[in-house]
Amino acid sequence: MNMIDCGKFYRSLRDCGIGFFAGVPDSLLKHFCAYLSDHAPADEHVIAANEGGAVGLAAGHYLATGNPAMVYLQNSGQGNAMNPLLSLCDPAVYGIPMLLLVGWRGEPENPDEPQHVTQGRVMKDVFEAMEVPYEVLSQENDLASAQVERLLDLAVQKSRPVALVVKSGTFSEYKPKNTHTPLGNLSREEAIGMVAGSLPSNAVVVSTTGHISRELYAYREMHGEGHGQDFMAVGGMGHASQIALGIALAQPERPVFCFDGDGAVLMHMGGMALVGQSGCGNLRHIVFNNGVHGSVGGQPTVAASVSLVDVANACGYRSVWLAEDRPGVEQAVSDLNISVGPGFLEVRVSAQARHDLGRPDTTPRGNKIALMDFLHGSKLY
Ligand SMILES: Cc1ncc(C[n+]2csc(CCOP(=O)(O)OP(=O)(O)O)c2C)c(N)n1
Repeated sequence: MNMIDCGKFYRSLRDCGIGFFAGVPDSLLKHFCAYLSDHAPADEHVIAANEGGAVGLAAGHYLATGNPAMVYLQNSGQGNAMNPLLSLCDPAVYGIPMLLLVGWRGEPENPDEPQHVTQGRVMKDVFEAMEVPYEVLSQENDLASAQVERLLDLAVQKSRPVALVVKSGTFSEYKPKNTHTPLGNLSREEAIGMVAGSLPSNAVVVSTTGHISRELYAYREMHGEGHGQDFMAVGGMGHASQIALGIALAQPERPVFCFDGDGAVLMHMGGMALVGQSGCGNLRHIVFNNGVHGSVGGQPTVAASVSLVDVANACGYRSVWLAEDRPGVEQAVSDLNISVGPGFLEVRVSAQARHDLGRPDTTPRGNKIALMDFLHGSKLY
C-alpha cells in the first residue's frame, strides 16, 4: 500500500507558500507532527493549546505576512476550531485563507472507539455545512502534492479556510530525532496507582482523555475494584475538571477527584480558575504532568516550563502541592486527603507508558450507569 513521505509532503506545503504550522497533535498525524517538530523552525511551528487557538495562530500569521498557514488537528477538535473558522476566518467575515489537515478518527470503514464514531461519521457533513471545501488526502505523493496546490489556490482565491482529511495509515513512519527530557523519574502509572490507592471508599474520580483513563482502568482491574467510582472522560478533552466540579457542587459531602493531564489542562485552562474560585471543599484536582501529549505520539506541551502550582495558587485553590518523586507523592497524598479544598496537586512524571496498556472493555453507557448507581445508591436514569 502507498503511503505519503512526511518530508515530501512538508516540502510541497512549503513550495505552495505555507509559512507557518499550528495544531494539536493526533495519533493519525503523529509521523507528520514529529517531522514538523524536527524540521520547522521554532518560530514557524506552534503546538497549540486547543484547535481554536491553532486557527487563531494561523489567522495572526496570515495578517502579519500575507501567507497562509497550516492548522493540523484530530477531527475531535473540529468543534473547537469551528467557532473561529465560522465567525472570524469565513469569507463573510475577515476571509482568512488557511489549510486544515484533519486526522479522520472514526472513519466509518474503520472500526474505532465509541468517542470517535459519530464525530467520524458526521465530519464531512459538518465541513459541508460550514461551507469549508475539503478533499480526502491521497496516499500517493504526487497526487497529494497536487491536492495541496489545488486547495491552497482555492483558499487564496476565495479568501477562506479549506481542509485535507487524512485517513489512518496515510503517512509513512518518521522516527523523531529530538528526544524529550523526562520531567520526573516516577512513571505515571505508578503515580496513578499511589493516588488511586489512597482514596476514601466513597470518592469518585473523573479522569481525562487518553492514557490516564486507561491507566486508572488498568489499576482498578488489577485490584479487582470495579469501575463504578470512575468517570472516564474518553472525549471532551480538557473538560474533566468541569465534570468533576459539576459533581462536587451537586454532592458537597462527596470527595471528588479529577485526574488530569498537562495537555488537557492547558487545552481549557480557564477551568482551573472556575475550580479555584468554586470554594468546593470536596474537590481535588490532580494533574499528572509528563510534559507531552503522550497518548497521541509524545509531542511536547508547554507545561514542562509552566508552573502549574503557581497557576493553581493564583486561581484560588486552597491547598496546593508539587510532587516529583515517590516520597513526594506519598506525602502529598496523605496531606491531600485531610486538607481544605479545592486542592491541587501537580505530579511530575516520566513520559513512558506501557505498550501493552489495555483499553476499557466496559462501554461508556455502562460506565455511566455504574457511576450513577454509585453516586445515588438507587437508579436515577
Ligand atoms: C479536542 C481534542 N483534540 C485532540 C484530541 C486527541 N488527543 C487525545 S489524548 C491527547 C493528548 C492528551 O495529552 P495529556 O493531557 O498531556 O495526556 P497524555 O496524553 O500525556 O496522557 C490528544 C491531543 C482529542 N481527543 N480531543
